[in-house]
Amino acid sequence: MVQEIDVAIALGSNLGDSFNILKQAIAQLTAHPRFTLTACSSWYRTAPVGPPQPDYINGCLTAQVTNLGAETLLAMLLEIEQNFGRERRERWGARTLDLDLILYGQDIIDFPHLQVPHPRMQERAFVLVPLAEIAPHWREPCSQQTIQALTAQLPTAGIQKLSS
Ligand code: PH2
Ligand code: MG
Ligand code: MG
Repeated sequence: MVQEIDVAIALGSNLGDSFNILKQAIAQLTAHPRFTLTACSSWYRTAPVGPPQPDYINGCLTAQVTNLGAETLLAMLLEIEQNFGRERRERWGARTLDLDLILYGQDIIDFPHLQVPHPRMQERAFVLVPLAEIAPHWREPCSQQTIQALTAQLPTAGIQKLSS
């Protein structure tokens, strides 16, 4: 049986040649035969949340995955992060590439190493603002609120849309 699932992934970078890294990361994802890109948001320059560090470039994409479970997809994302020299030092510290699985269809997943929907997405304008551009009507499965509605509840100071 073929299983096709819509997924949302948040991308971020604040170290190195961020635009280049982010574009190459998307190319590596789409090179996978079971990963079909459906939409990419604009890029945003965003004020850092967490310890003092440079501004981030953030964006979101949606894709349709075929026979690709959430854990396999997570492993792909971590592998691509590694390809760009991602080092895990302090929590929420600067990084060359962060790829976060935000939504996996309407599934709710709660493992120690993988929580979907992303547990902090509702507080993070740097995730919701780009996602609202490409998936405003998707319902976050825990709250059953649309991405558009969740975004409207957040302050969006410090989120600057860049011309693409
Ligand atoms: N990611 C973090 C911590 N803080 N701040 C911004 N603006 N953008 C991010 O992607 C980000 C962050 C941890 O993943
Ligand atoms: Mg993150
Ligand atoms: Mg991450």
